[in-house]
Amino acid sequence: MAKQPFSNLGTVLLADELIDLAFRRTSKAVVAVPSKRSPRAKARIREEFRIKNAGHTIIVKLKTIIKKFPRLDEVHPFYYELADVLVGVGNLKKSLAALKWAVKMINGFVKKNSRAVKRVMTSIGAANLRRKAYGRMASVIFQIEKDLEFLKEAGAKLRKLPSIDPSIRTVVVAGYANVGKSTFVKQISTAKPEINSYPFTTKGVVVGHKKTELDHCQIIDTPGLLDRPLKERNPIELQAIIALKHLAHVIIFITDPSETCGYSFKRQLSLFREISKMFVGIPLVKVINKIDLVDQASLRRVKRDFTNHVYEVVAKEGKGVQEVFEEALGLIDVNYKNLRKNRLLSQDL
Ligand SMILES: Nc1nc2c(ncn2[C@@H]2O[C@H](COP(=O)(O)OP(=O)(O)O)[C@@H](O)[C@H]2O)c(=O)[nH]1
Ligand SMILES: [Mg+2]
Repeated sequence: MAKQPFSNLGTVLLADELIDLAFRRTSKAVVAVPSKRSPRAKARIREEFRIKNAGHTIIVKLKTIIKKFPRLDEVHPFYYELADVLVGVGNLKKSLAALKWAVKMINGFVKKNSRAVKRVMTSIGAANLRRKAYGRMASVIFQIEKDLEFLKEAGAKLRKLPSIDPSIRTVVVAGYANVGKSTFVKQISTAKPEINSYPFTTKGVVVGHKKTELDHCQIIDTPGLLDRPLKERNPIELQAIIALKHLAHVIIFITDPSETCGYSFKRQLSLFREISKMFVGIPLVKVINKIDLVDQASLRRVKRDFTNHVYEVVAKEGKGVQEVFEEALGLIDVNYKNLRKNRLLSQDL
């Protein structure tokens, strides 16, 4: 399965840890100094080594943090939006830029001071210069203290984003709790659906997989997200929900006319209307599930209320499930298929 773009983020050392590591490691390092040289020459060699070693230790650590972050402008909109909800993309950019600045500054100190130390006249002078260089480096690190703290916390949150491949055909399943979404996803999926964490819901999104003639397809169940009125959500939750529009190529909306789910059919319809407004442009497939539990008259009534074309399903028994899925695949934008075909073709070249 494709990894999410933030799964490789490394550990971020805080300012104190970074300074401690650089200076402590350097003070422990054994410097090869030719025995025949004068004390002053030995001091120059030793202090030059220390300046370079401490500086490079810091630079390597900072560069690793920067490198493990994906280029934010290349991150898929789904993940970009989630990262924005979770930590703020602007903050990320600002802190990464601060780290780059620190790398540049420390690089400058290393170059300047390791040159200068070659010209000092005394052993004490060499040691003093090295101390001064350490001070400058530490000061730079303290200036990015807040950025390191932020990146550490942000990394912990971003690493937990779900691993969903946004590049393959994606069917999102919506509807109130207990209408039969999980049952439906299980019926469709070839393998056991995977559970992924998702910001702002403790339930996790469920990703089912299905091989089709064209390519692989994923079916996503989003408990806690698309299962209650949007007006009950705070702005942050809403953004976490809206991010799904970058993922969904089609939405299957499941209803339960038996109302054994605990919600009236009227409320279910009202959620349907909200979702079709929020995900405007994304095709919707309407499903009436649990028809084994309702009589013909009630079924006729709910079909009339739901208007247009609806699918009648008994998800528990797998009845009508395949038809719904085929309809969903058929509705996925023709553009998407073309895009995919072109990509496959260009891979062949
Ligand atoms: N009678 C009947 N029960 C169903 C059907 N589909 C699902 N259920 C039951 O409805 C309950 C909720 O189903 P679930 O898939 O967990 O709903 P979700 O909360 O939307 O994921 C479970 O007890 C299912 O067995 C169906 O077609 N007929
Ligand atoms: Mg469920």
